Amino acid sequence: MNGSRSRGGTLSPEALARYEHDGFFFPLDVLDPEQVAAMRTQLEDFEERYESHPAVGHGAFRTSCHLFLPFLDNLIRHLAILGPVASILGEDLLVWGTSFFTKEPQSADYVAWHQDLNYWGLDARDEVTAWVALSQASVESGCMRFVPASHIKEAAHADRPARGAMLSRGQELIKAVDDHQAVNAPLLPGQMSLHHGLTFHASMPNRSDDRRIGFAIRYIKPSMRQAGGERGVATLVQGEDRCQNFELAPRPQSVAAPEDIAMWQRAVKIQDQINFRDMKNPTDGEGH
Ligand SMILES: O=C(O)CCC(=O)C(=O)O
Repeated sequence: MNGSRSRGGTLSPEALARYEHDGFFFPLDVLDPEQVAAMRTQLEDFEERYESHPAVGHGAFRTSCHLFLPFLDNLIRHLAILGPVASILGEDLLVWGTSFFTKEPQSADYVAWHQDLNYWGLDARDEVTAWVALSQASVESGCMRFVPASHIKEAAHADRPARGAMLSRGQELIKAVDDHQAVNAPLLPGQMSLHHGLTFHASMPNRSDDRRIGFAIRYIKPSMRQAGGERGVATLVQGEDRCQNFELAPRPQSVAAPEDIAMWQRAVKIQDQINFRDMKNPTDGEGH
């Protein structure tokens, strides 16, 4: 952490140079222990209360639930996240989507090596993911892993759905990644990593006795467009949207309010259409 941020919460020049060279940077502090414990409690209360809700129950909430959960709407606007992200993308910031990657204790769930931007139908590369740990992300619990300097160009992927594969299509880089190149990115609860949308990344199963909960926030420049003519839904979290390439979502007012759920359903439907656009047998995955 030392020296990674300069005053005002932006990334220091050294940290920015590291990010630009490697395609990722960690760790950065976002929430203190009390704040992250409070956030986890709110999340787990919601999970329990809404488990069998017809729209958001059974894990369906995991994609872009910042659109109907005010405590997550607050998190995507947290200055300790926006400062570093703005150092990379500039002052005007949209959130294109969010995803929970939750691995239950001792679960075999894993994320295969992949690049994000391959699947999201965006017309440029001005995207950064802030991956916020809401529990301990250690090597044992299956923290994120990155391949340095892999964000330079797009690589070919295949759909290989498998038991435990967490990505919606089971997408995976075709060319095997040399494990020796991988850098583990352990995070304490309340810390985040940043990664570029083309950085190769993956994660292993959770061999710990706690849940591994990661909340991935996808920030883009407003100049990005949804290729293929769709006008997706995004959230303006800082600065101005001079491009109007996306329908801007309002801030959610209360947990799972019907009008916010309607907006969320529209956003997720468009993202699913994009994610699964050229897939032969789409499943109802989570759109990661
Ligand atoms: O949480 C993980 O293990 C993977 C997350 C991921 O693939 C992403 O944030 O793009």
